[in-house]
Amino acid sequence: MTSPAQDQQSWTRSTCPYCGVGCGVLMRRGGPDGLEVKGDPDHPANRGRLCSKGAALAETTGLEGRLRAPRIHGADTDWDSALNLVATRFRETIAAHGPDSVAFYVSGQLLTEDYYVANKLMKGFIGSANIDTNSRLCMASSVAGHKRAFGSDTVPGTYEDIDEADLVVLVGSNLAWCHPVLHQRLLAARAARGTRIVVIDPRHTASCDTADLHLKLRIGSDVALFNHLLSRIARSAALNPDFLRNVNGLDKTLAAAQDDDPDATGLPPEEIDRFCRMWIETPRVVTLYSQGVNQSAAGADKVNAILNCHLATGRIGLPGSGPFSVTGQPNAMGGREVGGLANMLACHLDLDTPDHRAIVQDHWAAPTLPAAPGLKAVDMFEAIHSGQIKALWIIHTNPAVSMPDADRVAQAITRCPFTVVSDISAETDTARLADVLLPAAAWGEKSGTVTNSDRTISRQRALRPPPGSARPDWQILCDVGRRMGWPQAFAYDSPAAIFRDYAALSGKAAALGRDFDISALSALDDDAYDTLLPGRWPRTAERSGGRFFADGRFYHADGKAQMIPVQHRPPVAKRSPRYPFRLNTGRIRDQWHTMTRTGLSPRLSAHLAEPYVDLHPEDAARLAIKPADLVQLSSPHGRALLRARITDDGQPGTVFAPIHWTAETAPAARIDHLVAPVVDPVSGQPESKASVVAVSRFEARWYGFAVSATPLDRDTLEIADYWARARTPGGWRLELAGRRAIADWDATARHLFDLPRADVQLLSDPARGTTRLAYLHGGRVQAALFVAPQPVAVMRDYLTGVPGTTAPTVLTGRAPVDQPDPGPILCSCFSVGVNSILTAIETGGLMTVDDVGAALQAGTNCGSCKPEIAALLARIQVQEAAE
Ligand SMILES: Nc1nc2c(c(=O)[nH]1)N[C@H]1C(S)=C(S)[C@@H](COP(=O)(O)OP(=O)(O)OC[C@H]3O[C@@H](n4cnc5c(=O)[nH]c(N)nc54)[C@H](O)[C@@H]3O)O[C@H]1N2
Ligand SMILES: Nc1nc2c(c(=O)[nH]1)N[C@H]1C(S)=C(S)[C@@H](COP(=O)(O)OP(=O)(O)OC[C@H]3O[C@@H](n4cnc5c(=O)[nH]c(N)nc54)[C@H](O)[C@@H]3O)O[C@H]1N2
Ligand code: SF4
Ligand SMILES: [Mo]
Repeated sequence: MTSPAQDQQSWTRSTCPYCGVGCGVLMRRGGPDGLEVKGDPDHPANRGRLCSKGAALAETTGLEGRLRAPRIHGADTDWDSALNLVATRFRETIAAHGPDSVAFYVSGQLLTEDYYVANKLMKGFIGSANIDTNSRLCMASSVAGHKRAFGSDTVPGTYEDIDEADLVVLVGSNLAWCHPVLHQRLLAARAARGTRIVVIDPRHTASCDTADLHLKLRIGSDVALFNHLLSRIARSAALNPDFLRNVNGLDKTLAAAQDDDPDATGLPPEEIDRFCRMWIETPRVVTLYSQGVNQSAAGADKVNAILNCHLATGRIGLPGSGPFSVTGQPNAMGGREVGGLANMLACHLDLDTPDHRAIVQDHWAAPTLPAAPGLKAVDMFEAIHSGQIKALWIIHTNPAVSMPDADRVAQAITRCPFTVVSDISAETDTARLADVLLPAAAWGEKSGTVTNSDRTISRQRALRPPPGSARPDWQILCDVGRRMGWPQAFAYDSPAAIFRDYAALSGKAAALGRDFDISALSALDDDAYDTLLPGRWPRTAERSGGRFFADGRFYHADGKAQMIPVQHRPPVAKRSPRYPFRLNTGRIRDQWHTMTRTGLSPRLSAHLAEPYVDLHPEDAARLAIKPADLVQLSSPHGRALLRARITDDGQPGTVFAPIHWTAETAPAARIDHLVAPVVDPVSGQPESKASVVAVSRFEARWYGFAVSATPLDRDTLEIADYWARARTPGGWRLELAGRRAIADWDATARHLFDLPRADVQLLSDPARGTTRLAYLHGGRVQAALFVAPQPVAVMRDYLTGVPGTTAPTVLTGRAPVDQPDPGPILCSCFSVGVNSILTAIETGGLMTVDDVGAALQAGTNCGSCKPEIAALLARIQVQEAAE
């Protein structure tokens, strides 16, 4: 037995690699997955809490699917060969076509140290600003809005503001699923002080289940709503003339706001009125926003419409009061600080300001610095497509899935004469297109820092060595920089050395009057860097952390803030008789983006195992689409097949689909193939949530559902027009559908499962057109397939547990009577299904989420499913009231 003191010592502190909440974790080697992870009780972001994704980290960071050696055109090679090829091809391309003929496309998931050297290599040494990042798809509108209003990209507030607010307005944020630990902080504050919550979202989400008011506005109409709020503020006692002495632009902004019509939101006037009164009457108000705001062709305007209201009232940088842009990726904020976007320089310095350029060039001893911004993501891939960019390095992101018009992006990468991809996974949609594939060290294997949504810089630490010859991203970048001819500039031998250099530059930037200053950390020795505790910037000799702007001092040349006149502009793509639906897109609770990591976890895959589209009942009735039918979405850019869910969460004429599925998991369900590459003219951020599509029922000849103990090969799945696979505790589950008739299901299934000699049980009903097959070895089920002419009705959650067991009645497709079907998993920590919860509520007379927790443990670990349990309780209570 270890004593509590020993137990404490054996844990290494790190930071969760998923969302921008930036939760602290404790990890150590051991346990069934080779790694144990729990929340760090001392981290200020989460105080020990983790969400379902954080709690499942051990399952998602294993070695399955890892890239272990560099590859050139698919063949393993050594580092020298790969690095020399990369350096040579980049050098040759630059020599022949100039520095702007090459580009880097990087990620808000890189560590600050990785990001700093990538930016230094491209901007300082290659001499081009063609480095952009997936943060262009994520935070660019917030960056642009902040800069227009404040003169700098500064997040004024802190997480404590959420604890201390009286009103929290979530705009285009599904906080309950996308920033779950922050959402739990909000719910704790609500329990403690009665914080009211308003959600502004065109659809009902899990975040609405605990809200006082949900404004289901029209997609893209946020500016009209906040302009109306501003007009009302101007007529109220909330207008703050004292604070407005520090703000320019009130009159023009107000005139523009008053010209706008709140009817554009489609909301009933009494709801708008209630919202405005709540906002105006509550000084402690936090307006928290995310991708429903940023991912819009009016994204920067939406941000400024929100900031205008906070500036007019002086409700900024005060405890419990201020605008709050929450970041998506773990180091989205750090990437902005190091100047990872094509139009920025390190330490919040500007590329187009000569004395800013001079400081950076001097600090880096760089031969050059570009004066003009580089290409932003969408334009960058277009320039690759047209042949203007001839060498590309993609690091830590999967643009063949996540960029708008993703097919064209994949085509651009294929056409690019030389593409390098650094990833941890061997098989991703982007990695498959690489000329050179470089194996990166993953989370838990590499060290550095990240900055979360509230400016807290935390360490990620290495606990184990990378597999094979994988290396940390900063090291690969430095290796290439040295081989390209800059040995001194890329001589860093550790993340600590990079961090010191960066912190020193921030001191010089601050001397020019910039906000980002961590100069107090520039003299950290390696030990101090190793033990660095989480801390919010600025970190200077005089100041540590805190809020910005309550003192009325901003970063424009005159020290004032700027209100920006904005007016409602509807989404760019117009609905038409051909494309009558608006396509909204977003995230689900338990998957992270393109699923290269969360998709490895059976627990996380159980919550929503298949890609889907939410359709409004009125539209479904008109199109004769029934629940579980397959639906085809088509846009001017592409086509997708998804499972129909019929729900009034959204609005008639709109559909919603999650973004996560790829050629690895469900090739027909890749959403960004449909999304138009339309961008915000100010920020360059794509309008990822407002494309137009046509919707129709997909007429499949047959549908299938399968479970298997062994992996299912992608190539063998080509028999189906639609397939989606997901991990289960004992193997895989698979949904299938096809148009081509299949004559011999036994032969097909044996090929699919790679079980040429297994025993078979077969049940076929020619009248109904159904076939059921189970394959066994030594009496244990290896795989089973259920085929029908309509969507297959079997107990999926029972069947996923069958492979590896004897399950004598598997072909019935249902659980034996003494073994109830748990239903779709809601609580992924304790694998508790919807049916189990509903039964417990009904038979046990449970009334509250806590009652359900006491009875079944559901919701008692990470708590991410609490809003959904609350929704089940509400459903039953409504049903009972109606009876
Ligand atoms: N589980 C999970 N969590 C994640 C991630 C993940 O992949 N999975 N990714 C992380 C990342 S990188 C990011 S950026 C964040 C994103 O976090 P969020 O922005 O909260 O997530 P989304 O689901 O993309 O979109 C939020 C909401 O915007 C709404 N919306 C669409 N159009 C409009 C509009 O015009 N106005 C308004 N007001 N709302 C609109 C959508 O209906 C959706 O519910 O999540 C982070 N956290
Ligand atoms: N329609 C639509 N499209 C969207 C969005 C939307 O809401 N709607 N959201 C957008 C947003 S906000 C975002 S942030 C993007 C996210 O989109 P992406 O960034 O493309 O998605 P990820 O799956 O996070 O890709 C990360 C990649 O890095 C790899 N990786 C993991 N760890 C490491 C490492 O340590 N080093 C290296 N080199 N590689 C590693 C992973 O295997 C994976 O391939 O999607 C955007 N696209
Ligand atoms: S909320 Fe969840 S995903 Fe986000 S940092 Fe915390 S544990 Fe990780
Ligand atoms: Mo993001």
